[in-house]
Amino acid sequence: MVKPVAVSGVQPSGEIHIGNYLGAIKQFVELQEKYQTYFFIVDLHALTENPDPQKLREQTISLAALYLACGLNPKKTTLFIQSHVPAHTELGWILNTLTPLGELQRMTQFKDKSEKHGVLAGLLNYPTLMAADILLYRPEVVPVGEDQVQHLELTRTLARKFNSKYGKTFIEPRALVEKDVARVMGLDDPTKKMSKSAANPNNYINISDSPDVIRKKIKVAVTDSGSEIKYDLQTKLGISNLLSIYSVFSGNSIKSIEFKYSGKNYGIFKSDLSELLVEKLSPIQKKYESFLKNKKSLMKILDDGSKKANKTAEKTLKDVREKIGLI
Ligand code: AQP
Repeated sequence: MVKPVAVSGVQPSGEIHIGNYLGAIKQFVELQEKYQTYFFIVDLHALTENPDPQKLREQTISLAALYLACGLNPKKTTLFIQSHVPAHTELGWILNTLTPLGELQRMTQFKDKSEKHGVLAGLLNYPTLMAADILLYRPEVVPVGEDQVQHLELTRTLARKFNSKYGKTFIEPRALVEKDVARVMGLDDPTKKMSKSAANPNNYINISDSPDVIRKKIKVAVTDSGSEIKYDLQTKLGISNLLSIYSVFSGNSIKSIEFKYSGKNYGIFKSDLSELLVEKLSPIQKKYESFLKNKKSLMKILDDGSKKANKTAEKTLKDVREKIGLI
C-alpha cells in the first residue's frame, strides 16, 4: 500500500527550542512510521533574517544533527536542505504570480517580523515559498505549530487556485497541529510564543541547554500571582504554560499533575520540571554531539536526501511547467 505523504521543515535561524521540538520535530518522528515523509532544513527561509553566512552554515549542519538526534531515521524519512532542491524556488516564483499582494500583507508573521527586520520583499514572499516547499511533494498533512496555520491556509488557497485555473495538479494539504503543545509560550512572557529570535535568552529552553542553564531558566520563568499549581488560561498563563510542558514531557495529564502538586508551591513544581527536562533532553544532547562529530556521514545523509527530494519535486514541477505554458 502506498503511504500518504507528510512534509514539513524548520528554519536554521538559531538554536532549536522546546517549542520547535514539541510543536514540530517530535511529531515528525512519530509520523515517519505511518507516512512517507519529507522533512527539511529551510535555509532559504532563514535568509529572510539576513543571517551571518558562517552562522547560517553552522546552524544548518547543527539542525540536521538535531533532527537525527531527535529520532528522524534517514531510512524512513527523506531529510534534506531546502536550497539543494531548486524546484522550491521555481515553484515559489510561479505561485507568486497567482498571489494577491493583500494576502501576503495580512499574514501575522509578516506583520510581526517586519517590525523587527524592516519590510523586506523576501519576508513578504515567505508564505509563497513555503507553499512551494509543501505542494511539490503532494502531501496530505503538514505537521506544524499553530503559528504556521495561517500560512498553510494560504497554501491550500493557492493549490485550489492553481487546480481550478490549470487542472488538478496539487493536493490541498491539511495542517496537523498537536493540540496540547500547539503553542509553547515564552518563559519570560507567556503572552507570546516561545521564539528562537527572542531578544531575551530566558524566553526559551534550547534542546542543547545544559542542566544548569535549564534550571536557571525555569527558576526565573514568569509565573503568576497566587501560589496554586492550576491550569487556567484566564488568570495563570505562566503556570499553565509550564504545566503543558511538564505534561508533554512526562506523558502525564495536566489534571494528574495538578493533583500531584496540590498544596505545594511554585518552587517545588519548577524544580521538578527542571529535572524532568534535564532527564528528557540529555539523551538527545548525547546523540546530537555524536552526529555532529561525524560530519562526513551527516553530509552523506543530506546528499542522499536531496537526490530523492529532487526526483519527486522535479516530477511535480515538470507537470506544472507544461500546464502553465513554459516550453
Ligand atoms: N512556540 C512554539 N510552540 C509550538 N510550535 C512552535 N514552532 C515554532 N515556535 C513554536 C513550530 O516550529 C516549527 C519550525 O519553526 P520555524 O523555525 O520554521 O519558524 P518559526 O515558527 O518562526 O519558529 P521560531 O522559533 O519562532 O523562529 P524564529 O524566531 O526564527 O521566527 C514550525 O512548525 C512552527 O510552527
